[in-house]
Amino acid sequence: MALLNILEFPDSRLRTKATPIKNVTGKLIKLADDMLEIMYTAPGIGLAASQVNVHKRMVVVDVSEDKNQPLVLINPSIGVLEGEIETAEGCLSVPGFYELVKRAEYIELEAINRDGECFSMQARGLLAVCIQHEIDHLEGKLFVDYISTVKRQLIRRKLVKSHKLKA
Ligand code: QAP
Ligand code: CO
Repeated sequence: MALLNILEFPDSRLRTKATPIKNVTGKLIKLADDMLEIMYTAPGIGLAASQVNVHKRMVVVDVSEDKNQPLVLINPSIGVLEGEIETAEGCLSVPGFYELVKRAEYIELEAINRDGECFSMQARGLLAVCIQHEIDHLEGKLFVDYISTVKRQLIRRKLVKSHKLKA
């Protein structure tokens, strides 16, 4: 079982901008596999390294029904954004809260995979939304940044309270 702590909003470390990855080392591959394990266990459909306090540009996603299409994206870069879709988003770093967010419905991106190879891909619908959400984490951005201040503050208060109860 991968033992990695997930940072929760409003932890300021979630606001760190992640740096590009130069080499896909064994250590990094191990991190990708640990992140996938955490995501599947949660269960979730996406996780960014930022959420486990590693501020490097890597995310994992799997929006498939059978949870058998893991995607590891290293240094992901979106070149094309088209259309609009509104989705109720959640986040492992904002547990228990879901809010509607508008994003591009179709994207084209380039990234490096788990084997260290460059590739291009297209995504639409939930996969496109999830990739945009995860790349936001690498910029220190959270889905709650897109909702009203009133809603965000309410979520912040409730989470801070739950963190105090846990401590
Ligand atoms: C991002 O988020 C996402 O609150 C991935 O108690 C989510 O996997 C993009 C999760 C939805 C688009 C739509 C959230 C697990 C998982 C929770 C997740 C929770 C347990 C969130
Ligand atoms: Co998230």
